[in-house]
Amino acid sequence: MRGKIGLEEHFAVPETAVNPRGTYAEGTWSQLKGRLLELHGERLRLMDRHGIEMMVVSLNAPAVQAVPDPAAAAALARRANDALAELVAKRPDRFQALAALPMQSPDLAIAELERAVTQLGFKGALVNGFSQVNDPDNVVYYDVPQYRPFWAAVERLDVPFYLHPRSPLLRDARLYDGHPWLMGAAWAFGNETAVHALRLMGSGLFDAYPRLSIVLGHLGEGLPFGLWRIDNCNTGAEKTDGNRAKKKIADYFRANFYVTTSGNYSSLGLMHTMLQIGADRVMFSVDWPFEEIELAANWFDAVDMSEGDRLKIGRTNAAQLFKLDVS
Ligand code: GRE
Ligand code: ZN
Repeated sequence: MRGKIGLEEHFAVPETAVNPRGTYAEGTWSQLKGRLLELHGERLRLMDRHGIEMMVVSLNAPAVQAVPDPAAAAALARRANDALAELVAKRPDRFQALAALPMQSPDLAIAELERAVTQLGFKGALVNGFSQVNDPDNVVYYDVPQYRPFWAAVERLDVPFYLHPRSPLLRDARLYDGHPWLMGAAWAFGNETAVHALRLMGSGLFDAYPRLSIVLGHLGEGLPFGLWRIDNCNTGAEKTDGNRAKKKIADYFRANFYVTTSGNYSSLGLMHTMLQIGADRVMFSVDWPFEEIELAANWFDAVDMSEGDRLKIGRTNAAQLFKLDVS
């Protein structure tokens, strides 16, 4: 399929281009780093070759979320967003952008989101999970009350919020002790991000701000498979401990969430996700450069579905949700 749009496609500025906890071997990281730092060379050639018309680009992870000092986090987000705006301006027909945000401070996050959307023309925000705030050991999730003004601003600006993974702090990762292969994208990313999304839903956030649109990668971080059981365990007053939501979790997932195919090119997984939330809420993505454009595109172009659904998932859902200027 020509004209595909990718939504979880990363870049880095030199200061965020760091090998996450030394996850990658030197040679692999050196290639990833080169790919993160550029938009207009190899990346654009691969997009051309595999039918990707546009990437909506975001900063790599965890980047801003791992800078505990709020002022330093805000300064980094501004530098990264300004750098991305310049790169995108060279080929706005092929690249658009999502903002990095200093979530360490709701006020600073609101200011940067507003600046990115209204002055830089960014199409939304992408945030890498929880933020470390003030102390590197202090982690904050965005379901707590002090973030309500931030969510009000997201709703008012009418832009999607992409909740992207990061790994838990080692302190909080004892269940992975001795199994570092489970950290990162293989498992810990999805677990971390799914729980964060459930915290948002269970906090009643979407009762207060019903027009919010949250995007999850990796076919929804496992949530489409868990919806029935989550809601089954939350029926009956005695089981609703701490769940402040008015509706079922599946109701919010189908009303306020979108998922992308980033890094999860499973045909059965995609079918299940489409049946759970509908083809209007699923969108193509690669997760470049952590995954290969060729693999993602060849899979998506051939996966068994109607051509109407392929067009929606590959292109038109993204164009609509992110208000992209494509014909
Ligand atoms: C991602 O963005 O999905 C990602 C990282 C780091 C390692 C692997 C990965 O940010 O998929
Ligand atoms: Zn990613």
